[in-house]
Amino acid sequence: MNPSMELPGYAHVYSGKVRELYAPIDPSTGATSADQLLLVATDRISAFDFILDSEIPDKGKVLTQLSLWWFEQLTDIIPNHVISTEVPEAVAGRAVLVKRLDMVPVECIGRAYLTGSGLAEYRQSSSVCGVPLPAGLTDGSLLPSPIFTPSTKAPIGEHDQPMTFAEVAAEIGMPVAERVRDLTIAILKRGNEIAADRGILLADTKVEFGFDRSRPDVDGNPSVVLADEVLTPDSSRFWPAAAWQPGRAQDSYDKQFVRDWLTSSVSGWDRSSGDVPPALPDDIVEATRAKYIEAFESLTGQTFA
Ligand code: Q0Z
Repeated sequence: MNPSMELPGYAHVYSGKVRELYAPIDPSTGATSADQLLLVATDRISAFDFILDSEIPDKGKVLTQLSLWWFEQLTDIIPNHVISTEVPEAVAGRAVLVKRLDMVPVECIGRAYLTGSGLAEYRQSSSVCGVPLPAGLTDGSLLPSPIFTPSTKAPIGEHDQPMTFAEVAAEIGMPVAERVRDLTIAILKRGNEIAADRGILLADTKVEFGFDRSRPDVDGNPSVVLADEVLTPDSSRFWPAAAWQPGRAQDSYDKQFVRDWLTSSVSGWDRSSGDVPPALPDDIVEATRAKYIEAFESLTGQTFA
């Protein structure tokens, strides 16, 4: 898919690493909508912090359909931003029309297992984002209970910085900080309850919340709504449960073929060189596409059409 394709009736507003953001144009005034956005998931894929030259056919559709399914599984926990899946034919299945929210300026991350930047922080301080953890944890350890490990929202290309809960509260106020913390943990728990039956572990997840000014809560404050994508392999670490073995880096449910090929001698790529990775061979692209579809089908029980 073209990185930021022309969509008649929509103005392109932002390019993410693998997704695009548009705003509907009011046909009578020509003004871009202040209350709606179109989120488009492309087939782009990242690995080792690079956007690869190769796309994975249908990845954007699979992740969009998976996110929509998760939103439905979470409606008793929190309302979401989805308005409609009636979108231009050119982005059918991969785009969602959503309510434009005032986004909470914090990355809300929940962790059920320890890995990645959380593990690095734990090794330095025995804690993550100010949450003390027991001694003896290793890469992939199940945490005693899921933890909230928020971070700053850094501009693209820069790295998010861990925040303590007190820093989040100072930025957005204690009541909202407590609400997004509790929601993040509840979403991760529900996700793991459902995924466990399907042989998938959700190590961690990043969720985004926004305020809906048009929908005051019981106290008259704007209500908090779940936004963006939720519990997809791009926002979460999915691990095959059968291969889980703390003490080493876990296999990635979706990207393992890509990582294994890129780091194998046959790719000719040196991860430490700083060079951009080469294009993927067709069989790696196809095997990776099959993994995304497998994740969708085993989680939802639906067939990916
Ligand atoms: C999401 C993103 C990208 C997709 C802003 N409901 C909302 N209201 C206001 N803003 C957003 C949302 Cl979801 C929003 N993002 C991240 C970037 C494509 C999503 F390029 N940024």
